[in-house]
Amino acid sequence: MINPDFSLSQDDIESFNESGFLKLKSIFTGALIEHMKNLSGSQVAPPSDNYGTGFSKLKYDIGNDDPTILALMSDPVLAQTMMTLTGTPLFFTQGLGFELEKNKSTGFPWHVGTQSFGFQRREDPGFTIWTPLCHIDPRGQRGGMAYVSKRVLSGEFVYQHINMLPEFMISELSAGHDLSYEDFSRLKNSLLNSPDMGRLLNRFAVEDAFEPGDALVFDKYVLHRSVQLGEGPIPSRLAYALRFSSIDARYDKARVDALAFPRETFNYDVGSPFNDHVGEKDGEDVYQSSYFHDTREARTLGRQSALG
Ligand SMILES: O=C(O)CCC(=O)C(=O)O
Ligand SMILES: [Fe+2]
Repeated sequence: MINPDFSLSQDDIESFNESGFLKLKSIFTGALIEHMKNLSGSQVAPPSDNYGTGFSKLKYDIGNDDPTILALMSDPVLAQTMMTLTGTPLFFTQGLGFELEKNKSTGFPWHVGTQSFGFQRREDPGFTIWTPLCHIDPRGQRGGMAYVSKRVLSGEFVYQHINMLPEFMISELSAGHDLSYEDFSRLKNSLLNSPDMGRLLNRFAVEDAFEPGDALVFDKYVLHRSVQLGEGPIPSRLAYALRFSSIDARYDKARVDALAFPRETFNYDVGSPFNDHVGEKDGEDVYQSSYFHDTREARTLGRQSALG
């Protein structure tokens, strides 16, 4: 599933440490890419709610318990790669699928993973391996992602910003002010996507080329956005993302509750119960949650050595 001769260079490691992201060239075999295509192709669906409307299709919780995806987690090369880069014992939490339709879908604007890492505290490490399932040519049809080095600007503060919103919105509503979904969307997104900030981030953005089998690893503080799929031969772009959490992460109840507010008030619904189900009490060990009872070991990267 992992190309046996995949390896990291010293430059790769330094670059990841500095920027928070790294393109993993030819890490996955053709067979695994085919599997990811089948898995996400059969399960992604048009967004049914206000969340993710920039995608033609999007779905959380794809392959969370898929035997092939779980088998990937015991691959020593993947475990070693992630340990070398992150220095953190990790477990696989969630898989996601994203589809962009040519000349139409805008995907996500500038953001960080406040939803996918919404169960853990701001300071708990979280990582994504994002795998586009077709060629991405940033000089041609595009359709990949753009990201900004943490050395230029880290998105860590966005995890604080998102938690300011419910209290603010509740006080606005109780003062009798109207608050529409559009107001919420602006409050959430304009910080990073105002015309000026958008221009600033775009100036510093990196947009890689990808061949099938290449992937991007990035940490949860890296500011990133979808890049529209333009004119060209590819009708739509599918990508499959794997999320990983530190095994030391703690359940952050206030963060989970903050995500529930726009879901209930504005139909801003990701359609995933994940964050609500992987913990109960604030400060609990997420890794020990009964949600992972049957799969805890299978989700853990490098579990042989971890159990050692
Ligand atoms: O595939 C995309 O366009 C967005 C992916 C993304 O934002 C993510 O995986 O965090
Ligand atoms: Fe994202």
